[in-house]
Amino acid sequence: MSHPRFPLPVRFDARARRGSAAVACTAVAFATACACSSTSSDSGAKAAAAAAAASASASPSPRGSASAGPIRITDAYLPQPASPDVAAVYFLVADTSAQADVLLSATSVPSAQVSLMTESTSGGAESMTPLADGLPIPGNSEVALGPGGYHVMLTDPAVPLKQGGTVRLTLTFRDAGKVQVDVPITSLLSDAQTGSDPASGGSDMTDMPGM
Ligand SMILES: [Cu+2]
Repeated sequence: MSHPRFPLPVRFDARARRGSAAVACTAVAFATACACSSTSSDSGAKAAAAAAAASASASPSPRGSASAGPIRITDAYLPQPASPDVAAVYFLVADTSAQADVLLSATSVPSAQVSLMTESTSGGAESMTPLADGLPIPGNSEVALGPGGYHVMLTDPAVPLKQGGTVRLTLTFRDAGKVQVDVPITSLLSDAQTGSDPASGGSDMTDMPGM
């Protein structure tokens, strides 16, 4: 299943467990629209967003990209969350060197509690688990973060995240160090998107986003 668009039979207690994104990060996902970003986006973020939009002009959906050393981040986006409390960032991370690396952590602007998570389904129940040891990126390979799988979870963002805005994500890799990527906030995930998304080349995000 994709990252849930509807309340699931699991608890979402972000307020009660504010200190624990691992637990809070469960369901909710995409329900109501919120307001955002124009207030927080400085000119730099806007310029970056414009640049990202320009570089992705062939695609109707903006995507963010960045690189540091052998690490390449592409196809970064954040579907506008339905709940203002929690959002997920998806992207592809490629290691163009033979040496493996590890995505250890991330921070965001606007600030939020940021966690590396994986989502899985067993026995019909979805669950999310924090990647306590980070996300390994094997050498000469690409790892996809997408609905239903790995994602970067933003909990309790300082401002609501709204389509058209940008989240500046700083990813910290064990070897490559920090990679800053401006992530466009796109529309709510639709059923079409979770199946085949014409805006991203018909990719099934559960399999190989953007490939
Ligand atoms: Cu999550």
